[in-house]
Amino acid sequence: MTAVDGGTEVQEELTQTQGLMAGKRGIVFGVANERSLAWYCSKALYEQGAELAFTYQGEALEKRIMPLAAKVKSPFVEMCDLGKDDQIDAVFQKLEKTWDSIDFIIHAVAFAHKEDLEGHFVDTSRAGFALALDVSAYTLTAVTKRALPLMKKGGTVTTLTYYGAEKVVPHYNVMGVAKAALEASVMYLASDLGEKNIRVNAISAGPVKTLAAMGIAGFRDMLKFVESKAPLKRNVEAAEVGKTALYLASDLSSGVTGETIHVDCGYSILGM
Ligand code: 0WE
Repeated sequence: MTAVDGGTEVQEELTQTQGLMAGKRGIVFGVANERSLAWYCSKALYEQGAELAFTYQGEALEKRIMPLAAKVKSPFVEMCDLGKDDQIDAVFQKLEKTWDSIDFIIHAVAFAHKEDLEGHFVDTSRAGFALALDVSAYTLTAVTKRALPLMKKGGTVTTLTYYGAEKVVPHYNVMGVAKAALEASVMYLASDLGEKNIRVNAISAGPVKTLAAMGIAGFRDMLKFVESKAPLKRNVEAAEVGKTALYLASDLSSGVTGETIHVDCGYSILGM
């Protein structure tokens, strides 16, 4: 390519590749249906040449995920309850038989009891707290640990978080505490794994209408509120979260680790 820089011609080498993710393989946790942020991440990576494996949480989701996995020609789809260590072990044992190495993980997994997202945080039970933190925060460490033997040339781990980790969002409650633990886990994992050239980052997405958001009282009002206040005067699109996942999983972000990137139309910069 020839460019003109201050009147001088500069000769620049650009390599043509088959996409930013060409030759890269990874596993995606948390696709529930075609609206899932995990699915938008999957599509963005696939379009740039990535090969994808998937797990889904329970039998009820199988019929949803199978056609999606087929769309991206996935060679590996397995049921896995990430709340069970033996099931995570089993999934990685099977994955090793399909691929001898992987390059990335997308983690888009969270759960709290519905009643813990409705009342007051102060009423959270010990069991509800433990469940939310286990599923929504600990699972990142659980899957990352088991992926290490497969991340032979380094790799990336990308998770999804939300602003309720940083500031009080009404009703987000124990999920806010879980996401705070998740964001801290991202930093500690990044510190541990940097020497293996494994980068660990989070995307803090603005609210998006997904299965996880459906049935949450007042969600539509929340979307309207963000739209009116956010610097970009709109809500974030799921595909924009996907594009950021592509950046974090690709070499474009080679110098970035331990970071939480806000993809929220600017909402989180506001003080009032
Ligand atoms: O992280 C989330 C949602 C996570 C979530 C959602 C559910 C709904 C159904 C976790 N557990 C459950 N359990 C269920 O039974 N978000 C960022 C979306 C979300 O959820 C909220 C929000 C936003 C935004 C809940 C209350 C207030 C705001």
